Amino acid sequence: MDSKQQLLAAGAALGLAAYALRRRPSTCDAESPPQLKYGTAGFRCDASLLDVAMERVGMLAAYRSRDRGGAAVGVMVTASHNPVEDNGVKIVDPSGAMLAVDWEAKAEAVARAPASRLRGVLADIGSGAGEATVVVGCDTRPHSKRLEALVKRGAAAVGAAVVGVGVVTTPQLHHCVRARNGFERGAASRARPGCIRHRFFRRPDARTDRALYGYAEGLVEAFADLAFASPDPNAPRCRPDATLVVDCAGGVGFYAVAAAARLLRSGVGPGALHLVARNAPGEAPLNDRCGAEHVQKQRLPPANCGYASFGAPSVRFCSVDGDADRVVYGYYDASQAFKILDGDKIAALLANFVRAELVAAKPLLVDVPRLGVVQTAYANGAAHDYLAGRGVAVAYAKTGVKYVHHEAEKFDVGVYFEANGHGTVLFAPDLLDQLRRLRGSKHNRDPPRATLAIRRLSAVANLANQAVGDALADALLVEAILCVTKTSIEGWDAIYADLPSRQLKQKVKSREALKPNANETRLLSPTNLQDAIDALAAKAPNGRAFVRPSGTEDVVRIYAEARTRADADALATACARAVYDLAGGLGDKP
Ligand code: NG1
Ligand code: ZN
Repeated sequence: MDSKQQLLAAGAALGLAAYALRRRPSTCDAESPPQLKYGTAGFRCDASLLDVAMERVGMLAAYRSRDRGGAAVGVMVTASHNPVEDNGVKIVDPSGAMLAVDWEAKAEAVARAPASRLRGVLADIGSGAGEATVVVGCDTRPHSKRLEALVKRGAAAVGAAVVGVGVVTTPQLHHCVRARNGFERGAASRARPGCIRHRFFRRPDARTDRALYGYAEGLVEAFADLAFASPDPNAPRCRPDATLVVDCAGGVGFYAVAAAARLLRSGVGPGALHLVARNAPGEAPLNDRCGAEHVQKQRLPPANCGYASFGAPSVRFCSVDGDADRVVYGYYDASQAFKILDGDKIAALLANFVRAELVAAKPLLVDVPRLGVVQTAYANGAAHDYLAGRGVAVAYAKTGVKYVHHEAEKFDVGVYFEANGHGTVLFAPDLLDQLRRLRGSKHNRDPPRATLAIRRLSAVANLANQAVGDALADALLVEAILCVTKTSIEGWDAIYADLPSRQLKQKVKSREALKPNANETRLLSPTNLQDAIDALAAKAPNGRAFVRPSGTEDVVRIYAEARTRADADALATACARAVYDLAGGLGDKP
């Protein structure tokens, strides 16, 4: 260790000593902190249990930053779609990806350690020497600001430089981390030897003159690039159906949508896309009868988005969730029936577009890139059949973005979406380089359609978040594709008909008692519960059902689909009863 490192390490040790002496609220005794689990999306539970975990996450993020050569690591305080009394925290790696899975156990160890043993637990993780930067943001929950301050305190206590980005969506936080670490928009997160981005260099704030490292500007520029990449340059600028109503779930997404709406108005013109934000914080209670979780799980329209409020059929709206990393679409048809286009249908729209453009770009590409769609067990059976029927490769992953993202990286272009609307389109580094080179070197002899396809594909790569699902980016992607392909929402909806499905949740004494298999489609125990689910699904026409413990809420999730709405509802209720009877159900029996 050189003298600067020794100084940093000594500072961190002092900070830790001060931390051990500090008094805390009695709900969170630092000597016996709650034994939290780093679940599908970090630590998430009732907000009153999180004080110690927040400080410890700040510390761990600093250690992770040191482990990555001082590159900035992110911490987002949010509980996404959970009810407002919950909160949570997730750690973001320097590339903008979720915390590496092998660090989750370290996060648990640090969060669970008695204060008197913390120094030893941290010493097992790293020396505490070296520079570290932690980028911290939070959502709009009433306790988020206080918890965010605890994260900052923890990071500072072990000597990290703390960068607060304030109230942000989850994808904005991921974007800030990437930008600080020198990633360009549209740059792939996958490590590649010799690539400067992956030498973990730190770059000064070249773009801080634009809020949040140019997040909104970059998205709107990429939207315009894609939407106007048409042989008919006038058409998209005066779309007859330019309005998109965005249900912001009463959460932080509102601010991101408002910023994009302003830029679209001033920079692109209202004829291409006119965003109308509804359910701002204060206008609707967070995630309560509004937002993506409500729309997709309850299959009901959001508050303040009834047919009468639009006054006409076919007005598109989309719902984002509490931290705006996912989105589902909806509209009312001519008979005023409410229709949902979920993550599966978004994936199908994107995959169709990308596939057509890859075919068109073929004369200029070295190889034909491999396109694949990644789904989870929650994907509707009809979505799988539609994609497979069109020859699109479909892969499966366990529920949770970190798993689907990883699976999507195996393709040259990987479209991943969970049915709940969490997803994006990933481009392999080689393909991105090729697209960039081809775009920068136009030759007169190049076929015009292939040139157009190259422009469109690189615009998709710029617009689609390369680190994580991003409701705003995805909505702009959908809008640009509907615009260039001149597709109405009914036309998009009609590409296939969903099998009726139903999702329920059931509280139980201990959801840890339910042990799922690797892809979480079956229970390894209790075996009698899995047998009961199998028997119920076998009885329903086209029946499919599974149950698994949620990684974000204290519930067991139940999924059922079948040929008719009545069959799907009955199968889901019967499975929920089986969970209640065989896994220690709490509350009223379903
Ligand atoms: P859990 O609570 O583990 O089912 C939920 C979603 C995931 C993912 C995570 C992260 C469903 C069924 N599950 O996970 O898809 O989005 O939250 O927020 O929607
Ligand atoms: Zn979310």
